[in-house]
Amino acid sequence: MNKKYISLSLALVMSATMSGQNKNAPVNEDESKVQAFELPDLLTCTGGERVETAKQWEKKRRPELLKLFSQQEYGVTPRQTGIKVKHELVSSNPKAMNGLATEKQVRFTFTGKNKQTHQALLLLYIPNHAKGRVPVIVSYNFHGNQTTTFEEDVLFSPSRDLMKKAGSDNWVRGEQASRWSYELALQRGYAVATMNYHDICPDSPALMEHGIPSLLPNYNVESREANEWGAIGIWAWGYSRIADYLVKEKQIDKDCMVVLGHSRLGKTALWAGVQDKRFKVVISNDSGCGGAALSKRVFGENIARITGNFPHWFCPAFNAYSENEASMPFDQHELLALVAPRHVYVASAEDDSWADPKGEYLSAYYAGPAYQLYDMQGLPSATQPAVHQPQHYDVGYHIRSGKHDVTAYDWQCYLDFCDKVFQTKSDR
Ligand code: GTR
Repeated sequence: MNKKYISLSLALVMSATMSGQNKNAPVNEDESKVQAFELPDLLTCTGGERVETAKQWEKKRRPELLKLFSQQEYGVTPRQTGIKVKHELVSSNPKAMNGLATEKQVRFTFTGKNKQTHQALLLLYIPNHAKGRVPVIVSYNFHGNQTTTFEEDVLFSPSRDLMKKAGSDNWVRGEQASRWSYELALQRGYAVATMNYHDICPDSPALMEHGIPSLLPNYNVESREANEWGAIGIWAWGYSRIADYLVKEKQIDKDCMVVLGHSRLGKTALWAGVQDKRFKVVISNDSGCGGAALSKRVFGENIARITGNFPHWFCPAFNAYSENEASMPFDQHELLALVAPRHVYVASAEDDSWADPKGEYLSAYYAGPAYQLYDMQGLPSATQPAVHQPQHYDVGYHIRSGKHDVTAYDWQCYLDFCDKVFQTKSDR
């Protein structure tokens, strides 16, 4: 190898590392190799002041942490996007799921200040047997509404044409149905609302301009300011737009809205739930790095890898912590704590070491002191429970056997937890 080539590759590696885009950074999945680390104290303000009361938390520490996560990780959600949203009922089927539910499909048309428009499709199931208003679980899907069920009349999400790779079996009707326990949720009196996340913002830097970013004047993911939002921020914003619609649905109990997400969408659910207090239960399913898992354990996926593989997810400032988690002035337990006094639930899967199940648990555990300020109960022990031993306090946690996925077991645990939170009325 000649000298010129060596120095060129060195320069490339250095610039990639400096901008946080090191796809090849080493990964540790061996617990014995986790280095000692120090977590920032949840209840100590940046200036050293100690938080003793819920009032101090709300006035000082919570806003301070929210700002850190906005400016350093997910990017700042604009106060005003200038985007207007119109809802149109495209179809309504009162006898869906063998009569169990009413199915509604609602087209969202977003119009930007630049007069550009963009569309997304919501699928909503409401249980027929329920009297009165019902709680609702809001959750994005990966490959289109039509993949979440075999019901024939579910329309293909508009993003299919843009995102489906030729020859792939993804996006086929029912393909992800095992991840959606609609019948269980409906029988237990819950409505479920889903939308394809690509409908809000395609999950690829090159395609983002086909989503909400096309309505944002001057937004360019490649040349963003350090603190400008990325895809996770935009998806989280989309969750709030779904909530805007649901609070106007007559049969939905607007005080019982749950946001649930898996993996990258678990990271999104957390960020949405932190910012939008209308979500009373916030559920992260296997969300891992940049979601529930503690970054400072540097176990499984790490910041260098995630920012290298998905440069559009976070804000550019997050890249500074690539291969440098020890320098972070915050960690993910503080994100979970921002949900208090509402409820946060973290779930892990035993074979999902990429998402660091132990780091997910510890993060939920270390969010506890924020709940104690409200006389609520976090997770009682720093020791992770065994598989299939759900912990349902004011913070929830379970780990199940198996791989990175969403299963009927996960849904059952979430419904049990939500029942407890909402103290289900007997008529549901
Ligand atoms: C992986 C990524 C994870 C997780 C996952 C998913 O490739 O490394 O952070 O988000 O994708 O969303 O399925």
